[in-house]
Amino acid sequence: MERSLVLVKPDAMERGLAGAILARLQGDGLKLTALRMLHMDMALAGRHYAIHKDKPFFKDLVDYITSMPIVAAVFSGEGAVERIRKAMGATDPARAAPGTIRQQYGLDIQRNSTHASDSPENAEKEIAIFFKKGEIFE
Ligand code: FUP
Repeated sequence: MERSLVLVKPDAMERGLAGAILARLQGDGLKLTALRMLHMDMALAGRHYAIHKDKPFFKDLVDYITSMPIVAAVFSGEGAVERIRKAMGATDPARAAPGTIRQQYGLDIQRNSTHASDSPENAEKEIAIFFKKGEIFE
């Protein structure tokens, strides 16, 4: 079964939106198969955002994602990656389609409430950063 890593980011945690975001994805028929709350450190953030390490926004992004505890989850289902990215909407909430999570909750391009894997291959890599095998319940 296809899987995706979802993070509820600090701006959403701060406003008590973790439950609403998880419930929205469950309501879309995706199965919650792993869940944890953690405070990412610089090393973990660097691994998760390694692909962006040369971007001008990298330092701000790492500072932001490490600013408070977040929720990490694995959702499973047929076509999970694409379905979740569709439910979340464009990276920039101002450009996210009506009814999407980022359009509803996102504040700006950095504080966009959620992360979701962008391919099944990256999903498996990202899941391995946050979860051990025995912590995922298919
Ligand atoms: P997405 O896959 O939609 O999460 O977006 P990207 O992988 O392109 O970007 C990862 C994160 O970098 C975004 F969630 C927010 C942050 N970002 C910025 O802070 N500034 C930018 O200009 C672009 C992205």
